Amino acid sequence: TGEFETILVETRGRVGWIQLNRPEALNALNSTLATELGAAVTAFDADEQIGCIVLTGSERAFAAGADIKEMADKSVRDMSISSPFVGLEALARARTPIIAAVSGFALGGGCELAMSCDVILAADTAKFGQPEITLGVIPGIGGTQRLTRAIGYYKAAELVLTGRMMGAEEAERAGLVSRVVPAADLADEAMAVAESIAGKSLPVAFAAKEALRASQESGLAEGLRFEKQAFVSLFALDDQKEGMAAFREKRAPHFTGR
Ligand code: CO8
Repeated sequence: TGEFETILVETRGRVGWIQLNRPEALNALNSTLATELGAAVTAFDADEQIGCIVLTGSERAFAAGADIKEMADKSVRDMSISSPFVGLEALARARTPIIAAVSGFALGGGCELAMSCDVILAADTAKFGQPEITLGVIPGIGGTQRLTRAIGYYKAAELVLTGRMMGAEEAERAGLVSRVVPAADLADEAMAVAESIAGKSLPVAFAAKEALRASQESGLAEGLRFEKQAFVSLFALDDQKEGMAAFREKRAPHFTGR
């Protein structure tokens, strides 16, 4: 649609599709892009017709990080009073599951953006890394926290301290990426996973995501309590009755989101 300058947004059935579109800067995240991406995610998240969001970039780059040129001369005050990246917090806040479909570079803020999503699919060309240390800074949009949880302290520490990139295969082995596919198949594969998620009961998918997120944000005991509460509450839904009836009757369920 024409309403955005730095992203392309379209609805594909029940899937909200967002493509980062700053080819001249390898999709580097500037404040406009962060704001527009936040707005697009928030709009899809509020739309009951949307059951999954896909975030992707170009063949060459998912996103090569925060926009270094925009950031270079900022002061501490600039960065703290009006962080250019508040818009990106919409991703972690969204109830709707989000898939990152990564081809090419996912570096710095780009890797952090992928980690703000729920599923990361990678083209065999994908390259992940947190190179901030080579610029005299450190990750600032969750990299030190989410990468350590995703791949463990020691591997994350090596990546953050050296700034080196890891390829798609290594990222899959490390557990950052759920699947590696040929670059030419990435969009189709992302769409297939998104349609699978969007075909589930919306409130149930929301509950699943919220419980998954709790595992990252709380201790085990608190997370287990949260999960049990969410699980029990789903028995108030028609979709729970329908899903289990369909299983017994050996047919596909018809979810209504009720
Ligand atoms: N910012 C701005 N412009 C960029 C960026 C970037 N991150 N990455 C690439 N570009 C631009 C290049 O400057 C170049 O523009 P031009 O043609 O005008 O010179 C164009 O994109 C193409 O890039 P290259 O010519 O460099 O392409 P190569 O294929 O030679 O190299 C690389 C690709 C390896 C990806 C290289 O571009 C690179 O190293 N980019 C920077 C990667 C990086 O360091 N990212 C981390 C940024 S810092 C960050 O993300 C911190 C986030 C935390 C913020 C917290 C706030 C609270």
